[in-house]
Amino acid sequence: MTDLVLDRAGPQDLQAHYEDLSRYIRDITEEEIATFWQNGWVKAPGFVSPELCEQVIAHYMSWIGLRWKEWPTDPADQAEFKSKIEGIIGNPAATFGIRRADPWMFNYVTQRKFGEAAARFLKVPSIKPLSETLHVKYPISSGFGRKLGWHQDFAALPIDRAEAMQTWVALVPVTPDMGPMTHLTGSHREMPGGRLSTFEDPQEIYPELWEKYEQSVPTPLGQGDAIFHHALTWHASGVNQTDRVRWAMSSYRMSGRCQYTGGQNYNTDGLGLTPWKHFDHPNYPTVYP
Ligand SMILES: O=C(O)CCC(=O)C(=O)O
Repeated sequence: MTDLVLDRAGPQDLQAHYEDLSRYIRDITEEEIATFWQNGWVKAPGFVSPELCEQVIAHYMSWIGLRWKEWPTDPADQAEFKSKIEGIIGNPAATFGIRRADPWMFNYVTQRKFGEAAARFLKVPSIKPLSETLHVKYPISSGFGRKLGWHQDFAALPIDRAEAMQTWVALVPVTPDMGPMTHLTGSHREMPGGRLSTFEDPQEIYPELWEKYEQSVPTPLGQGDAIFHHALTWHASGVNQTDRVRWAMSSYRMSGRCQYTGGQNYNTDGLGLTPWKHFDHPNYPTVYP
């Protein structure tokens, strides 16, 4: 695979510079689609190749100016590592901005093969990419380990219908003690639970969900294994108990017939999208069919 260095300024030149990476991305199976609808989530081993994962990490590191892939030992280096990662976590515009800043990443997230997988999972005719997010979990020894509470993604997305799904890729091997995601299996059949504040505990507000659905038990993930979940599936992730950095990237893909609600979202704010119209903007190309 060539490491694309493109001279284009933005997504408008997608067609001209598109590099097909499909040989590094596998097809999903009918069985995985059936499991997705039965459980609201499915694990797809070896969905993308380890080489592609390494490139994704390298592009994130270069974008944020991070010099270490693993947690450094020197306290000054640790402080720099944290400030780089917190810089993107604390600056949502940056958190979600890599596709606009890095043409390689734009090419990666607009891969037709990813769009095809999303269209087959969602059973919709066309797909657009909505967002990407880097999920770095610090090792416990850093003192900055944190868990991510239970939520559905739909409430945070500015789309008028839940025709959307997350592709979460383990960019490095992730063992169950590294804080992988856990899901309430089958919970995608429930209503949207709202955009909960940090003071609202969904297990107190909707205790019946935890009575009705089983919490999945994380299993080891290889580099490039993916977990797909529906936008209404409840999920969370734990603390990384190891001394390795847990690198993962999630991307949202939506049906081309989703309409923009106008809801505040750093992915879409300021782009001139019209509420209650389709995502008609170069940043949201139709990547499938
Ligand atoms: O990567 C993680 O730990 C969790 C990701 C997640 O929950 C999300 O992207 O909605």
